[in-house]
Order: sequence, then C-alpha cells, then structure tokens
Amino acid sequence: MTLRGNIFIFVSGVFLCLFDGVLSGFLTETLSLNGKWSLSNSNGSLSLPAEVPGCVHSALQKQGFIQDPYFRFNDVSYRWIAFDNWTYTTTFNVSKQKVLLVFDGVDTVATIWLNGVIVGNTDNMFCRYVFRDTLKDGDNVLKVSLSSPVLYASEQREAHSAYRIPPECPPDVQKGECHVNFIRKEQSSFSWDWGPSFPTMGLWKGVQLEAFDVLQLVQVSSVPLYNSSLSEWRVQVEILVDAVQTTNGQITLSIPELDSEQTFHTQFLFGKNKNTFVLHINMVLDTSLLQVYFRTVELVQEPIVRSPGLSFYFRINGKPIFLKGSNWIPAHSFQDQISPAVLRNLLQSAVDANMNTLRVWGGGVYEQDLFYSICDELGIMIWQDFMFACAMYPTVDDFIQTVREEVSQQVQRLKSHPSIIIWSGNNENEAALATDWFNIPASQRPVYIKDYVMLYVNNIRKIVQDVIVRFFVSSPTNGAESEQEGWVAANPYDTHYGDTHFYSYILDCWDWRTFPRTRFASEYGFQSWPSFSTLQPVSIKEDWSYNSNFTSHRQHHEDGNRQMLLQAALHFNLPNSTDPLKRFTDTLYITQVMQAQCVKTQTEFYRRSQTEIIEGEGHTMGALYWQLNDIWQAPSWSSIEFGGKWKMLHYFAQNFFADVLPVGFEDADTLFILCCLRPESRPDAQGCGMFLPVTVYSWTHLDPVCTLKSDPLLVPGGSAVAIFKQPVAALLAGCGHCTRLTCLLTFHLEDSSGQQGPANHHFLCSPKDAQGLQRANITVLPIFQTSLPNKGRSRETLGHFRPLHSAFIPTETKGMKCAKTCTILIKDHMMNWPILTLLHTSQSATSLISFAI
Ligand code: BMA
Repeated sequence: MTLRGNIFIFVSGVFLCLFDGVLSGFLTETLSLNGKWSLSNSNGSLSLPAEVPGCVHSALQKQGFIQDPYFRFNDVSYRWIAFDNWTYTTTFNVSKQKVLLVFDGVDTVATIWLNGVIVGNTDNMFCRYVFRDTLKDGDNVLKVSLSSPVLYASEQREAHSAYRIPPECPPDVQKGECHVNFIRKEQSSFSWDWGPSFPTMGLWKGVQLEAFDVLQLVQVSSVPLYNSSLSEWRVQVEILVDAVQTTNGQITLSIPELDSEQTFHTQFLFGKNKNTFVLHINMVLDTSLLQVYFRTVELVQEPIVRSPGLSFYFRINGKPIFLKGSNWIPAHSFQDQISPAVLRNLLQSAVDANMNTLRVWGGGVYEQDLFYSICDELGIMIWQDFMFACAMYPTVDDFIQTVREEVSQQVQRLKSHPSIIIWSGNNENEAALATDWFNIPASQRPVYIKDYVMLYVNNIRKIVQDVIVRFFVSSPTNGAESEQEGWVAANPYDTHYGDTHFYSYILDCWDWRTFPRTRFASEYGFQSWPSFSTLQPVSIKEDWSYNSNFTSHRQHHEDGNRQMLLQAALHFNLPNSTDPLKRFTDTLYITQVMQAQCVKTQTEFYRRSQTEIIEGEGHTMGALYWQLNDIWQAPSWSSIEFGGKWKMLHYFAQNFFADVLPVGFEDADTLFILCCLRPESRPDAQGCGMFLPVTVYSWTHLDPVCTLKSDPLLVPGGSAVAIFKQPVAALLAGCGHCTRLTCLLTFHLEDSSGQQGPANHHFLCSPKDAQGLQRANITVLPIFQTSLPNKGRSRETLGHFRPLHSAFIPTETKGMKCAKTCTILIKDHMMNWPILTLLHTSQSATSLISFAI
C-alpha cells in the first residue's frame, strides 16, 4: 500500500504480529448475532423483520411500510417514526454460559433484556457496550428496547432546570427536532443546514457473543514514536486484555521487514487491563524513501517575522505541508446504507481532485473502521473532530461520564491509523461562545465558559493527551492564543492565529479582497444545487421549478436559494428560457457554475497566500472547503452530489488543488500570476526554473491573439512566488485590438520537461458582459481506444481544447459511464466558447449525448 508523496508512506507487509504461541492464550469464540431480528413499535401495531446492523427507518422501507424517506417531503411525513419506541428481538441457542454480550453500536437510548431480565442500558451511539451475563442452555431471548431519541432529548432538557443549554431548536427552515445537544448521537440527525431530520434508532453496528477461557484480547493499537535527538523510532503497542484470573504470559512483537523483534514477559491481571509495550526499531528509517506507516506530525505555532500572532501549520515528517481538501459529513442519514463502494468512491474522488486532507466534521459520526483504512491506503490525512457541533453542552455527571467513555473508546479504536494527524474538540463552539450566537446574558457567561473548559479541556483533552495524540480544542480557534485567553478567545476568527471559518454569500466572490488572509482556512464555501438527474428520482414534475414547494422544502439554509442567484447574477445572465423545465435545469446548472468559480477564487487566494505576509497577514497553510459530500439530494455546499456524481466544483478542485498551479489575480489594475508549488512536487531545495506562457484569446475565436512568455524563474518547492506582473492596460495595448470585454487570458507553467500542472484562466470582465461570446453546440461522443492514439485519458484527447480551458460543461455530461477502453471527445460544432476540457476519466460515455449551452 502506498500513500502518495513522502508524507507518510507504507510498505505492504509491514505489520505488528503477535506470535501464535501467545495468541493461543487469547482464543475467543465469537458468535455473531447479526442478521435477521424482529422489530416492533410500542403498541405492537407494526411488526416486521429487521436487519442488524441496521435502523428502524431502513427496516420499514425494506419491508414496504414506508416509501423512500428521501422522496419529496417524506422527511416530514415520517417524523412519527422517531417519536415512537421500538424493540428489536432475536432468539439464539448456545451451550456456553459464561459469555460477553457485545454491542458495537446502539443508536441510542435503550434497555437490553436477556430472557426477561434487564442486563443494561445504553445512552451513547458512539460507545461500544459489553455486558457480562449468564445465558441459559438452549434458546435465549434478547430484546433491545429503544426509546424515542426526540422525547429522550426533550426529557433531559426538562431535567436540566438550572440554566438553559442553547440552542433549544434548529431554525424553522431546517424542519428539525429540538435539544439534540442533550443526547450523544449524530448531531445532524435532528436536521442540519444541509440535511434532513431523521433521528435514527437501531443497532447500527454489529452484535455478538464472545466466550473465552482464560484471556480475551479486546483491542490492540500501535503508535509510532520518533525521538528526534537520537533519530530513533519506537513503536508503542497497547494491548487491552480481559483476564478471567491473573495469568502469566509473554508477548512477542515483531516487524520482520525492519529487523525488529522483542519478547516481553508479563502478567495479565484479573479483569480488564491495558498493557503497554515498546518495540525499538533497529533500522534507520529514511521516511522520504521508505514506504512505511511511520510518520511524525507536529502542529507548529510559532512567531512569524513581520507578522503579529503565531503560525498554524502541520509539519509532517519534518516538512511543512499545505493541507488541501475539504470537510466530510455523514454520507447517508442511515449509516447502514453506506456501502464500502460508496465510501471508496467518495474517498477516491477526493484523491482524484488532488486533495490530501479531509476534516471529519464534529456534527456527524466517528466514521467506520473502513473509512480510516481507505484513507491510510490512499494517503488522505484526517483532521478528526470530536462529535460536538454548533451548541453548548451539559456537564452534569452522567453526561460527562458517557462522553469520557466515548472519547476513550474512540481514541483507542482509531489512534493506530496513520491517516489521523489531529483531533479537535468541537465544531464552532468556542466561536459560538465568544461571539454570543445564543444571546447569553453577560452575567451568565462565566457559567458557560466553565462548562466549556470542563468538557473539552479538563475531560476530553486530558484523555486525549494521555494516549499521545495531537489535539486542539475547537475549530475555528486561535490555538495557543485561545489557551492563553482561558480557552475562549475574544475573537476565535483572528487571522493571526489558528484556523478560521469564513462564509459570505452577499459579497462578490470574484473579489479576493473580501477573503480573510488567514493562517489556515478550515471552512469556507458556497451552495449549489445538485444536477437534475440526482433530483429527478426524489421528485415529480410539479416540483421542477426554482419556486416550487419542493425546491424551498429541500433548502435548509435561510434564504439560500435567493443567495445563490444573487451571487450568480453578479457575473452571469440568469436563465430565462420560456420552457419551464429548461429554465429549471439551467438554473441548477448556473448555481454550480457560480459555486465552482467562487470556491476556485477563494482557494487560489489561500494558495497564493502561502508565502506572502501582507500587512501582517498571510502564511496560509491550509484550505479545506466546506463540504465534500452530501447526505441527501438537496442544495448544499458539497462538491459531490448524493450518489457520487461530481458537481462542477469537484472538477475545478482537481485543478485548483494541483501540486503545481499558476494563479492569476489583479491588484490595482495590474495582473499578477503566482506560481504555487507544493514541496512534494519539487523536492529539490533549489527549486526549478519555470516559464509562464500567457495566451490572450478573444471570446470569438479559438486562435490566440497573442502569446507572452515570462523570463524563467527559480521557484522553490513549498512556496507561492510571483512569476508575472504587468498592468492590464499595457498588456492589452500590446495585443491586437483586445479590450477587457473582448479578450481573456489563459496561462500555464512549463519547465524544461514541458507543461507542469493544469492551465488556468483569468477573465478580464464578467462573462455576462463579454463581447463575442456565442452559444456553443457541443456533442459528446464515445470514441474507442483503437481509433485514437491515446489510452482513454480524456485530458489528452481534449488537448485540442485545452487552452480554452475556462468554461463550464454541464455536469450531466460528466456523469456518463465509461469503460476503460473508451475515451470521450467533445466536439464543438461551431468551434466556439464555452468549452471546458475536464471530464472525469473514470467515468464514461455509454451513449451519444448532445447538448447546447
Ligand atoms: C459551518 C459548518 C456547518 C455548516 C456550514 C454551512 O460552520 O460547521 O455547521 O453546515 O457551516 O453553514
């Protein structure tokens, strides 16, 4: 398995093994209780088979009791489900009597009954529950009685009478349920500004019986540790063991490929115990050459020359790394419906768009093991939030206890994954307190700050630090500065410290001056609608207009539909077809064009701010836009639609996250082009000589009006350096009869071996004002490999169009399927604008499609 670049890399076959002789002592018999259970509601009027792992909604849908919950307004129609109580029942036959009954995940509030006797209760979706009980020979009946999460949350709130824990309810536009902060459950399951309210109930992970005679191996985790003064690696291995009696044993840790092995004699004490062993690595590892699990991570917060405040960046294996990527939300309201293929497709899409990082956002779930394994394998770095978002939380004893258990378990489960580089305490809760989202009277503020510190600092941080993982308390935060200010900074959005979240839908997104020049942009974004082919299966004809009830029902962000059009109208003519369906699909499309161009401008601004310090601001070292994926078919900030189809933004991301990228912008009527290089793309410290051909086109023709070439410039890896500077007026005056309205620019970087990175463009006016732009008539044809010299790489095939890189092909075209043996050719019959040269190469054309824009 190889992780890209030299950030952290594996060699396949390198693993820690516990030798057989020792393993035999751990032999555990496992009987899975997964599969068909029966399910009924509280008054017995509904009774049906249900799959475990699974949830009530999925079972009801599968058995035909309800329609697709995502169809039209069904989220509201099926609200009743989460107000009822539901019981899962199974019967099993065993001969062993001393067993552990293990629930890997219960959603959420339940009483567990075995043969008519209560064996335990659950109240936290993120915990694994283990009950020790005596079974009887023969048939045993296991019941899990789930209480309504909505009513439970409301009861908890009632019981908390001393002071309120805001917010009480989500905004009306979200059509959600209240008091989700009182229940340890996926916070977005009560609705979010991109998602429906489906407060799920069920056994969302596996259930099994485990029997053992002497010892049970509960969990193994390993963390590589680097001692920089000795240049030595060690691996700390933690083994969680449950022993029936105190037992002597030996543990051998071995990594044959690294010539490292050590045997430890130990005593396993009665009960559950953590045993820690440290294996010294005998080989000297050069992490830039060897592909191994070993990697170091540092979060660097240190003074910057000419700038107040502190830096905020990640040094991986000793190298500063610009984190490029996005934010991950739950891929479905019903976790049991997220298949391995769905996960892999989304994560591969992140890699295909040249991302190196995803933030698992704090309002969802700690993802399943497979998610992190795929990230390990693909080289995606993970910023992992703890699951607290946009709210205050109670700190009563029971709540703190369940959170402590959750945090210990999750960190233990996930800490071996090299992909996770940082943990963060919550999403936006420092900002919510600091900037008073919930109108908390000044006199009561200390109470909330005390609760905040108690939960995230005194409890979560303490647990996390004990197990050696990197952590900061909130996002956005001022990091070390927030700590100085008592963990809640006066302004957690301060550009001189930590990370920032920034959203503005009203300001012109083509104007880079509106963006904060932050140290690290961990959230920013714009909404768009998914394409018609994604909406069609969950809607009917009367829904297909921008002003329909359906269109406003699916929009969960206040005023979102209007904001998209206002932003689009700044630079594009809004659709005005007299055909209502065409007008609707054109409108969906223009929102995607707007979103792609907005996020492009903002991301390029962050990438070019990597090296600069301007008026004390800069050294930006991360750009994670909001958000990668969708939970259902609705407008959102995502770049990938529910179902996996790429929005236009995702195609744009493939370019704006490229390792080598030229970025153009204007300042005081002067055009600057910067060359952004990631260190991995140019490992040589000296950098490399880069040229920048700039081509000027008129909107009317495919042939260039003129081409300018910059002098070669030595560009070091890991920097953003100005490579071209010219007043626009002078540039145009030297180039035919070009004006701002008739011409535009494209440019790319070249070194002695040819073009490096994608071509980019710079518009000199809004497309709505462009003179000469004509309606294109484009056909997409499947062409078989045998008929073309190149091997199915659509970028090459479209080389003819590459210079004319800047326009916007409807994503309907991009969603086509393509076998490996075929490639796609776009023909512009009128040889006119707009043409975009990007097609997703893993997708394909199964039929001939024509369209015009
Ligand atoms: C951010 C996120 C989410 C939200 C998004 C868009 O602040 O943390 O809570 O969905 O904004 O509003």
